Amino acid sequence: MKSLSVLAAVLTLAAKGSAHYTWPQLIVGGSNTTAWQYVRETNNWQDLNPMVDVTSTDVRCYTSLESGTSSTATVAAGSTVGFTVDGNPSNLYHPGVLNVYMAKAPSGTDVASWDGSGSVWFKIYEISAIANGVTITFPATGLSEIQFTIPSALPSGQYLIRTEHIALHVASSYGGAQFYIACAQVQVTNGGTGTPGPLVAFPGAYTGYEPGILIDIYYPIPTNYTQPGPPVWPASGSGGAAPPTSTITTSQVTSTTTSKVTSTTTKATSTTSSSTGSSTGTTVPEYGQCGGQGYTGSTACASPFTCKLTNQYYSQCL
Ligand SMILES: *[C@@H]1O[C@H](CO)[C@@H](O)[C@H](O)[C@H]1NC(C)=O
Ligand SMILES: *[C@@H]1O[C@H](CO)[C@@H](O)[C@H](O)[C@H]1NC(C)=O
Ligand SMILES: [Cu+2]
Repeated sequence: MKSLSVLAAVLTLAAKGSAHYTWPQLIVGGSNTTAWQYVRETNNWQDLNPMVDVTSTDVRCYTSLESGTSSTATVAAGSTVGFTVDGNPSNLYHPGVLNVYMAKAPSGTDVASWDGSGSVWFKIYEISAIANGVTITFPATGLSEIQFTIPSALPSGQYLIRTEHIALHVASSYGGAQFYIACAQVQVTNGGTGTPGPLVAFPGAYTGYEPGILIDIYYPIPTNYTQPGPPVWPASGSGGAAPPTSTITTSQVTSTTTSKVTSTTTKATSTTSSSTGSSTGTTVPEYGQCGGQGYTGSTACASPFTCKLTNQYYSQCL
C-alpha cells in the first residue's frame, strides 16, 4: 500500500502542467470584466497549477506569492455574477465539484486590504456530483464559466467571493484532490437583512479526509456523494442562491450492498495486475481509464499519452 500511495503521489506530480485552469474574470451584469481586474491574481496565473494542501493559507485565496492589487466591483444583492475559466483548455476540464463562498470584510476595513481570515465564510452556491453506484457524474465538468446569484437577503457591504473547483481525478490518496481557487472583491448594494451561515474558516473548513475530497471516483463507483463544506445559504426555497444539488442517492440500500459484496470479493482475489481490460481498437483520451480490475475497455492511449497505473482498480492515460 505504501508503494501504491507513493506512486499515486508521483502520478499527481506528473499530471501537473496540463489541463489546468484559473478564474481570472468576474462576470458582472452579464459581461466578462478584465482578467485580474476584480479577481485577486492567484499564484497559478501563469502555470495554472492547482493547490492541494487544504491546511495552507493558500486554500483561502491562493495569493501567497502575488501582491497585485485588485479593484472592487459593485454588485447588487439579488443580481447574477460569475467567474470565467481560463486555461488549457479553458473549461473545468477535470471531473470535480464546485463551491462558491462569500465573506464580509469587518466594518471599517476596506475589502481590498482584507485577508479573509477567521470564521467568516459562508457558501452561496454549489454544483455537486451525482452518484448511484452505477455511474458518477460531475455536472460542473466542462463549464467555461459559472454564474450564480448574490442572495437578495445578503446585507450590503464589502465582501470577498471565493470560487473553488475541487478536481477529483486523482483524489484517492490524501492530498490528491486539486483545488482551483480565486477570490474577487465586491461591494454589495441594495442588500437585505439576512444572517449568513454556517460560517467556516479557510484553512479550517476542510481536513482533506472528507468523503467528498478523499475519494476514489473510479472503483468501486461511489453509491453517493457528499459535497464538501457547509450547506448553501440561504437554504433552498427561501430565495437567493440557486438550489444545491448535493447528495443524490438512488437505490442506496441495494447499491451499497452490491458494492460491499463486490469489494469483498475483489479483496479476496486481490491481484497486482493493473490492466485486465481488453483492447477494443479505440484509443483513450488524456485522463481516461485504460486499465484496472474489471475494466473491459480499450487499453490504448491516444498519442502522446501512456497508460499509467494508479492502483489495482484504475490505470489512466497520462
Ligand atoms: C466570457 O468568457 C467566457 C469564458 O471564457 C466565454 O465563454 C464567453 O463567450 C465570454 N463572453 C463574452 C460576452 O465575451
Ligand atoms: C456515502 O454515504 C455513507 C453513509 O452515509 C457515508 O459513510 C459515505 O462517506 C458517503 N460517501 C461519500 C463519497 O460521500
Ligand atoms: Cu489539470
